[in-house]
Amino acid sequence: ASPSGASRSRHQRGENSPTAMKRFAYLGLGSNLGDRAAFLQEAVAGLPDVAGVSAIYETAPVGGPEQGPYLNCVAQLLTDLTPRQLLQLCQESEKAAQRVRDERWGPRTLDVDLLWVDGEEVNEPDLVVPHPRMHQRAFVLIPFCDVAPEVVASLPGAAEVMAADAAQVVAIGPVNP
Ligand code: X6L
Ligand code: MG
Ligand code: MG
Repeated sequence: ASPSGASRSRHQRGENSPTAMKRFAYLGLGSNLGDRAAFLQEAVAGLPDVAGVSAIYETAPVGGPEQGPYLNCVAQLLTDLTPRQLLQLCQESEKAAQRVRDERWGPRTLDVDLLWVDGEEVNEPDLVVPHPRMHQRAFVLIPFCDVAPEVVASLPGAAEVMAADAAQVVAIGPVNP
């Protein structure tokens, strides 16, 4: 045991086991510029620890300027990366797709958002997990249901949002045909 309040060792925390810290994390991906499906496919192929991926959905644009329809999907990772490391992964993935940031909520080659990490809550200025608005967006929730229906069912109001906007979120095929 740990006498008199001594810290537990890395071994006692389970950090020497390659699997002990792994949990599921979910990323939401979107594209509405260029070869949209190729941006999603290449992004998913470049992610580590992928355990599952939703279908690709064509979705009506929500918010921002007038813009073309999106393709959206959700990737499931089984990972020991921290939320902060996962955010960096999202940003690197967008950079690899030559994302240019100009107009807020404008069209983009690739958007990758950290949606959820099992057992984790983060509230920092640049990183909030679970994603604070995902439960309002059918273009996130419907693909999310493909890979984690139990997580979606736990989000207040998600079923109503999905039912209201189902016609604007249409499955078009798998990420990897
Ligand atoms: C009022 C005000 C109502 C703002 C909605 C919703 C703003 C979503 C931004 C909003 C509002 C967003 C995607 C998208 C965007 C995407 C589809 C955003 C950020 N990203 N539409 N719009 N898929 N279908 O990935 O999510 S811009
Ligand atoms: Mg987004
Ligand atoms: Mg984003």
